[in-house]
Amino acid sequence: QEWQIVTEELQGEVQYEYAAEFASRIEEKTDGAITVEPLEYGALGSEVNQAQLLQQGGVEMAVMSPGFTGGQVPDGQIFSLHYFFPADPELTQEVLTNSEALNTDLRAKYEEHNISPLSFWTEGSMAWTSNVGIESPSDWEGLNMRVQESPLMRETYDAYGATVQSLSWGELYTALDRETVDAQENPLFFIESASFHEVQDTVTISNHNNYIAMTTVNTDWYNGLSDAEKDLIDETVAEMQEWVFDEQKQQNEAGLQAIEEDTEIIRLTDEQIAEFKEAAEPVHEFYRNEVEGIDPDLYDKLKEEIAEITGE
Ligand code: 6CS
Repeated sequence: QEWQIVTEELQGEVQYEYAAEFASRIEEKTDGAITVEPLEYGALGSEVNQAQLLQQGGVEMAVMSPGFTGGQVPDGQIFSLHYFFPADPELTQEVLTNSEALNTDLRAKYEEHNISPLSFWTEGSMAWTSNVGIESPSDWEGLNMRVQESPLMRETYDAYGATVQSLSWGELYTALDRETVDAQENPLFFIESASFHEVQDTVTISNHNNYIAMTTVNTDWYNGLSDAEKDLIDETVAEMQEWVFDEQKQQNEAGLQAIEEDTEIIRLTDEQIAEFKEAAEPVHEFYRNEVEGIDPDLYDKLKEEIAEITGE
């Protein structure tokens, strides 16, 4: 058998390296009876195209960012709330690995769309890049922010006074260079790898959110596998949580070092973060109480699970 796993990133980047490591583990465990082909971003279109392909069974597996199915699975937008998950990627990874709200309840929501998320993991804390040096919510006024395909991201940046535009990341470098877009968010390894820092003067370490990815399978395909095959996948996906945590950590550290050489790094103080938290808080309420199609119980449950892990 041969399975394909499509990713939203290029060789060397976290998602692709994840898929390559997953592939080699599956091949080793099955003595080559099952081979897995990792695919780079672009091989099958944009992130949105890839999500559709997975849903239709055109590929068996995908590493997917929930931000690109925000319109279809509104509950998946919970990952775009600012200052909701713990700032520390290690604690976020603990929540992602153990949360019942995510691994059972949110999974069921995706399964209505033929997407089964088998795991959720962090690609690291996101930073903001711009030419203006973002230090307080008011700095966002007049900026056009690039976001993924998630209506809630619009609310979030609206709350800071920015406008937003959805784009595939492949179009982002040119948009920043031509200044049709003024700002974007990504983990440090990705900012460096996609060279966004070349066309942006400042990087703000904001701790506003972790970048989350999901390891997904086409639900119908997965349900048709034997129990042994399902176990093989589940067990390997579970093992990968620790592996990918170390991988993103190392890549983000190296990314920061490289960016620091020629780009101004702004580290928000606790007071500045408090200002952003205050501006972001109403969006949490908005999400829970107003967003159509979301389950407020899932939000409450996840919030409790987070509080248990952070002790707050
Ligand atoms: O900004 C994005 O859309 C891209 N960022 C990362 C870290 N991975 C893939 C995604 O498409």
